[in-house]
Amino acid sequence: MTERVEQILANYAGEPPGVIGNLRRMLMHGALGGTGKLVILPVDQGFEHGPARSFAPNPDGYDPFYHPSLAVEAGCNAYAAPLGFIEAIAHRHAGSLPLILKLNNSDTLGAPPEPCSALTGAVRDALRLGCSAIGFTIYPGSGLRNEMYGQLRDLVAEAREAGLPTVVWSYPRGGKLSKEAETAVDVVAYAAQIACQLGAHMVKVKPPTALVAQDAARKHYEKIPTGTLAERVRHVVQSAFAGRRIVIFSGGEAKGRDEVLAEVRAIAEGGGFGSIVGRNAFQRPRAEAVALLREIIGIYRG
Ligand code: FBP
Repeated sequence: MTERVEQILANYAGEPPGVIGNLRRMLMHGALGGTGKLVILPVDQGFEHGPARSFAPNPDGYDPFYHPSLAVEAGCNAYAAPLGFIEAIAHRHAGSLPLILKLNNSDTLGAPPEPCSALTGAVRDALRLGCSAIGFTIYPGSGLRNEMYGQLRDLVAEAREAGLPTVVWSYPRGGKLSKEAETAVDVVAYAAQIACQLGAHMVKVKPPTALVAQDAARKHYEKIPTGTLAERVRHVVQSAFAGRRIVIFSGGEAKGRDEVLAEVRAIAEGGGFGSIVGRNAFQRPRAEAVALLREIIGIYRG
């Protein structure tokens, strides 16, 4: 236990001990254990984008055992994946590496009018597999968002009763949102707020751009500093209950080392709680991925 971790957990007072214990487990695990910062490896891209787009750049990634062992070697706080990947490796890693079971996923094969993920796992699977949390994606902005919000609300309640915290991937998309608006600072801040209001213990959003997409919010943003990524991260964290909820930022498509590290520096400077880095890790050759994850961890350690 460290003072910083206990300070963060105090924001979750009122949650059952199981939920707090699992949050503590993730915050105390890996090379960042005890710092209050997190670096998580998410590997749901095989489902979300397809196997070749995800794993062809580094074919070791087709193997479900590859990813948790990469997370362990690099010193990540946790590993997140859909049911199939977790099911395949849980007997080896449950209890030694915090696992997050993603309970919904979507593919890119169909063309639904509005984005909405399918339920692909259950709270009882997370318990059976020794996971430390459940994960769930919502698409604020989608015409089907209310359905997803309702599902999340029920799952948060069920998981809480079972002593599991909920990590929410809050990705605005669909409806009237343009591609650019999906990562606009006001929209990302709104997405973080919605996730927290729905009971998320940890929220994952994309790094926000300087665009303000909602006309109704524009005049307020004239007074909110959003010129740099660090300032925008600060605003998103503020929008997540004034920093009382853990907010982490995703890595995005594979890009160069310097770009990844510059983004992470800005997230750290803006008071972000950490990163959830998938493609930028597992699509690189293993040694390079480990080195990059360790550099990211180094930045969060300060
Ligand atoms: P990356 O670091 O690879 O972007 O992973 C983060 C993540 O949230 C994954 O969990 C998820 O598969 C992916 O991004 C979804 O990205 P999108 O829906 O924007 O294609």
